[in-house]
Parts: sequence; structure tokens; C-alpha cells
Amino acid sequence: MFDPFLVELNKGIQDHGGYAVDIPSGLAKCSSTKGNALITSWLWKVSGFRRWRVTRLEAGEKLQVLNSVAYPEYSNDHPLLGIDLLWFGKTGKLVAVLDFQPLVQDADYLDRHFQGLKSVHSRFSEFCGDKKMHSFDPNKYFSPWMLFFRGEEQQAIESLPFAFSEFLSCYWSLHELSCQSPSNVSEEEVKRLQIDYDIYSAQRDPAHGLFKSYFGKVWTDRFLTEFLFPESFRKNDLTF
Ligand code: BLA
Repeated sequence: MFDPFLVELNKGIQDHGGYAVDIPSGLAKCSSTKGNALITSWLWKVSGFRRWRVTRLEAGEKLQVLNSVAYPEYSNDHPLLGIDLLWFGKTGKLVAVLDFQPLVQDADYLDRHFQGLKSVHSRFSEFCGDKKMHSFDPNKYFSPWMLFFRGEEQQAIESLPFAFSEFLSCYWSLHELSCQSPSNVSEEEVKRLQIDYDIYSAQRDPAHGLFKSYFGKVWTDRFLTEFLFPESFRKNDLTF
């Protein structure tokens, strides 16, 4: 379902010199013991980024997911890239969330980093829907210009490829631009906020139950602590 997006994302990363790095043993792939789901992940090292992870979950008509987070180097205060696409085939429900995830919400920060996303957001009205959230706080690590759709797939499936491409190229532009100008948020504070993002996301992510039901508690716990949100479980030393 989301394979063209996965190809586009991974190609963009490779075009920017990204190369795949090892994922802790046993976590790169797992098939459900029920035999009806497969989860595959990639971890990329890309210049200017500390970590870039990508995950695809395929469970046929039941569920298809593409999820990705890019963490910039601590020396760069620009937002994280956040992608969460879900398709529930049986009901035809689509959930699409594409955001530049801000470290802070102050006007100066949003002004500096969000001109591009603001413009993409204004061109895709399908993705400006009601951001009613059940698990997350929309004002914490989400931006006011997040592309968000939750509803019948027919209402957004045609424009999703265009929105996705524009969103991605806008993020690459933001990254290139911000590498040329100094950060306003200190390196130490960026580190603290990125760690807090992992802690917050690990606590709130609505996917835990879903992973457990497919892959069991032992594998899921390892996947969360060692791959999805490693900073949230590490004993973090905030000195450099
Ligand atoms: C919602 N994400 C969801 C839901 C699931 C996942 C099952 C609930 C679906 C619904 O609202 O009907 C699934 N999340 C996953 C999976 C992974 C994951 C499979 O992390 C990991 C592989 N979520 C992100 C990122 C963003 C994000 C990076 O992981 C940012 C763009 C956003 N997901 C996001 C939001 C919601 C969501 C905003 C709605 C949550 C809410 O209602 O509070």
C-alpha cells in the first residue's frame, strides 16, 4: 500500500549520501507467529542526522503502516521529521500524519523553521483536518501545520502521493538551509529535548498494543527500547 512512499523516502535518503547501518539483532524483521504480519525496519546514517529510522508493517487487508522519524544532529535545532501512515483495508480507514516535529513551540522557532511546511499545508486542504488526538497533546512535539488526515481513504488517497512528495522535499530544503545557519537552541538543550521526545513518545505511542498482539510482549519490548525510542530507556548522561 505505502511501498511507493517507502521507495521515495529511502531513495531520498540515499541520494543525500545516506547508508544503512545495523539494527540490533532480531529487530530488522519479524513475522507474526500468527503468520499474517511482517514488520521490516531500516536504520540510516545520513549526514547532518544523528539517526533516521524507517519501519514498514504489512498485515494484508487488516493493516499497512509506514512510519519514520529523523533526528537531526544535536548541533542543529531544526525539527524532527515525523511520518505515520496507516491503512486499515477492511474498513477503508486511512490515518496520515506528516509533520516537522518542533522541539519547542515559541514564535521565533516556528518562524525560522516552518515557512515551507506552512506553504505545503495551505495547498492540501484534505490534510488540514480536525486534529482531535486521543493519545498525544497536539501542542507538544507537533506543529500547527502538521498534515493530518483521519477518515475514509477515498477522501485523501489521490492527493497523498503529492502531499508526501512536497512534504519530503520541503524537509530536505529545510535541512540544507538550516545547516548553513547557526541554531538558536543550544546543543545541550537540543539533546535534552530529543531525549524527552523519545521518552514522551514511548509513553504515548498508540502502537504498543498493536505490536504486542502481532509479535508478542518480549519482541515488542525490545523493539521499543532498542529501536523505536532508544533514548527513552538509556541511562542518559546530559553532559558532553
Ligand atoms: C496514531 N499511530 C497512530 C495509531 C496507531 C499508530 C496504531 C492510532 C490510529 C488511530 O488514531 O486510529 C501506529 N505508531 C504506529 C506504528 C508505529 C508508531 C505502527 O510509532 C511504529 C512503527 N506517530 C509517529 C510519528 C508521528 C505520529 C513519527 O510515530 C508524527 C508524524 C503521529 N500517530 C500520530 C498521531 C496519531 C497517530 C498524531 C493520532 C494519535 C492520537 O489520536 O492521539
